[in-house]
Amino acid sequence: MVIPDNHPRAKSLHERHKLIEGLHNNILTEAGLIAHGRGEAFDYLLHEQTHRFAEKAIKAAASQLILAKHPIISVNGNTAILIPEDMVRIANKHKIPLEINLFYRKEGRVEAIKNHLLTFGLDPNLLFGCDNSQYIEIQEISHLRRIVDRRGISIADVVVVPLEDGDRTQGLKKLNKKVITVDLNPLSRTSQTADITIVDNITRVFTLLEKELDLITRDEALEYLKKYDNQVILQESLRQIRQFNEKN
Ligand code: PTJ
Repeated sequence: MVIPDNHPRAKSLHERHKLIEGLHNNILTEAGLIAHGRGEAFDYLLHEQTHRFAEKAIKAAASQLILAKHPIISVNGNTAILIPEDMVRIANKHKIPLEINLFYRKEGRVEAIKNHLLTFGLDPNLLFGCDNSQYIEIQEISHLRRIVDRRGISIADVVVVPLEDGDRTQGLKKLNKKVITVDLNPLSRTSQTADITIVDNITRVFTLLEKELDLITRDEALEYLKKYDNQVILQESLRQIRQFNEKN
């Protein structure tokens, strides 16, 4: 289907079509479309912009990643479709591996996501979660996301879990890992329990994260994290949503 460039929702429509194509290619799961719709609704409430509270959280995320011994970015179907180039650039440049970790482990999906990421030039040594012999189970997580790679999430000290469902964050935190999430819904369980919550659209976040990673030094990162308070960030995002709605 052709979407005219001057359509007021052209960007959003293009994204939807990419996701539908991803569903046909076994990369996205059906529930991923529903999750995207929920995200779109929150993005409307935020006027589809990156706010100051998100920028502060992105800087905290870059700080945490730069200081990490074993950082990792968890990839699901939605992120593989929406931001493959951004994730691959960050992985290759900053040596932060990507791990495919799925809630819906349908036959052939891991392989489809792997091949998709490799077409964007990902260094194969920086891709985990697709070799059965490396799988290990995390007891703190009850659903299929408990299957992780022993070279990746298993040993990671900092885990980025964008567009996340349910209780994985709590499970990872029980294992003393720092958790960074990107979630447009500041009220979700993941947003509320992560160490760093970036309340913004994933399609806007990773280019900003990359800039911060390029700039920040270890000393600055340590100083910045001393002052960072995720609860304040979450409150600021909720206040912003309320303010927009009061005006309208
Ligand atoms: O690919 P799989 O099998 O691992 O499954 C992935 C999905 C996304 C289906 C699964 O993780 C899921 O069901 O997620 P939820 O519970 O719907 O949560 C997703 C969260 O991400 C919701 O709070 C949405 O508001 C939020 N979200 C959706 N789209 C975006 C987003 N946040 C940031 N940017 C988006 N584009």
